[in-house]
Amino acid sequence: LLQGGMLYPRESRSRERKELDGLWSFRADFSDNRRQGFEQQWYRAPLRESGPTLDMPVPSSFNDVGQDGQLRSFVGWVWYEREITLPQRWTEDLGMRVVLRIGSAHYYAIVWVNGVHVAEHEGGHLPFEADISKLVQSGPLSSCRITIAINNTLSPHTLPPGTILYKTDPSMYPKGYFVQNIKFDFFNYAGLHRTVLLYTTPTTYIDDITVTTDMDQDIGLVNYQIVVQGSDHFQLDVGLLDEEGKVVAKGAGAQGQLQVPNAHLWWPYLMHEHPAYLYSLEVKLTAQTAVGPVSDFYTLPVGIRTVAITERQFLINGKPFYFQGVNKHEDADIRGKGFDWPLLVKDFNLLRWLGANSFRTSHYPYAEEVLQLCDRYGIVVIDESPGVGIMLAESFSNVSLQHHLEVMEEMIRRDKNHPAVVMWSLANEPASFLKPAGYYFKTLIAHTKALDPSRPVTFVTNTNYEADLGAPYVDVICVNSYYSWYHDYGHMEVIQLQLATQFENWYKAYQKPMIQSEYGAGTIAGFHEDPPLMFSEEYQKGLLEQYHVVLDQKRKEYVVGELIWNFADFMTNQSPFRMMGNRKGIFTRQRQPKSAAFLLRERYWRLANETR
Ligand code: BDP
Repeated sequence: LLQGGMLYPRESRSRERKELDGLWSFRADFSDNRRQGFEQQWYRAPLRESGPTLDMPVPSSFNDVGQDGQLRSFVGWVWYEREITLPQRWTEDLGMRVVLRIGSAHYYAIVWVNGVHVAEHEGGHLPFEADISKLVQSGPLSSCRITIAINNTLSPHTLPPGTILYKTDPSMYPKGYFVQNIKFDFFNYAGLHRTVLLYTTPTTYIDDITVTTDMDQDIGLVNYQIVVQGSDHFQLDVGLLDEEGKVVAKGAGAQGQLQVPNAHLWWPYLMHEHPAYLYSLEVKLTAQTAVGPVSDFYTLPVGIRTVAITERQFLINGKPFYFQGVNKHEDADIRGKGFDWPLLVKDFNLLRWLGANSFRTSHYPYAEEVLQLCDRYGIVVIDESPGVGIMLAESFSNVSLQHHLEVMEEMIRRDKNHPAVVMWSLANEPASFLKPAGYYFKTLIAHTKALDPSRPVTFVTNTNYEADLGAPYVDVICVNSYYSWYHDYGHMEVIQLQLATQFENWYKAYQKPMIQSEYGAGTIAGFHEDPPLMFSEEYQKGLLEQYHVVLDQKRKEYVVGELIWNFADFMTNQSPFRMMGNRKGIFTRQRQPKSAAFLLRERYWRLANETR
């Protein structure tokens, strides 16, 4: 199991933070073996001394900010560097711990501080940290040089998986020609996608907090567990504050249960007049250490809610919840997968305009700031791992499984305390009909449940119900289907029949609640054809309407949700099947509505009013 916690860096009386967003120096290693940076040790001296560098914004993907086609499709190591000046007390106060945190570096990253190796991390969608106190406190220097080498090469064992294909026929391909082959349908953007920051804690500090909640009549139960590092002799005091700042419960010690009479529950919005109620868990640590008494403070938002499933229902706080939502991507013009506040706020405003109460983080864990807004707005999340495109037999091997188990550990460590997260999704459309898939998903699901017994677990399938070897182990059956899109092109009259058959077959086989986790149609905004033709706005609307007829029948039985594919158009690899990316958005990539968005808006608000 993982060492250490991954609490979101928050300022407090004992903690400071310094964001390192902005322009970094950047250099892609275009050498044949892509290893010149290591051979010449680019981390030893300022990067600009190694050769020409570019200005690169962070956070952002590096691919789309330049005018260089080769950089856009670059595969291999790129180098980022930033020099910063630290406040004097950070470098002089030996009771202070200075931590470097990288929100996301896609895909493999190596980090040096002042030329000293401090961290390595695999996986592009989860944060990692390095304690750099010793380095910055070792001498009279107040500046510090952070170098991050990032490799976006995917292998059958990475998540998501990929392969490199070398083309060696000299009559057809220039020397050194290769392509990265991927089995997932979005562009493999790379770089420093999320905030890079430094934060401080005392050397004896609150390392991790785990909160689960429950209800006993109208008493809210908040179970907490706190991990402290740096000393064995400490005292912990916790207080739970309501939204007015009033202390409603108190406790002491590293674990315990707080009881909140007449608790305000965390409700999804649309389900309650006061949704998304958040308490604050204030944790205070006091310790006697060699350098004297130390205090550390950390405040965690807490939503009191329960999640449960029956054979036909998904229950939040004991009430049936229907996922009327979307699938998203972290994707936009220019910044690619780079985190962007205006984009984030726009997307949430669109979700609420639409009446969407939920989304799936297809196909990887999103930035923590996204989940924080979901907590605050009452938007329910199916939190998906980067297990997308698991199709090769090799990707079901023990090496791959081991990595996937670790990714779940990292993901749950990061996201476990979000009330908005109600289910884990382990994968999207894996080849779950392959023999080893049974053992793979059985093991992965058992591990996930052991790490977090409080949430249901699923993976999203497009395998036939009789052939799926992973489905026996999931709590909710999530099925993607593209009737009259990838089959029976142009024939919307097959949808009702095929969709009803899909639901009935699955339900008969498993008696588990079901979610239509994807459906949709490619649509170029502004293309109109009546009678509807594929790629016109009318076709997208027509297809949705056919799905909705069946969803309206089955949601009265055991279907507990529908998530449109996709919230917005997004970038993919170039292919004759994709026209400047995937066009199944109900919004364009620039977040303007297609006709289908209005259709869905009417539907979602109607459903909301029905269930209120
Ligand atoms: C599904 C995938 C999704 C694709 C979508 C599509 O889960 O990632 O983008 O189909 O083809 O198979 O549009």
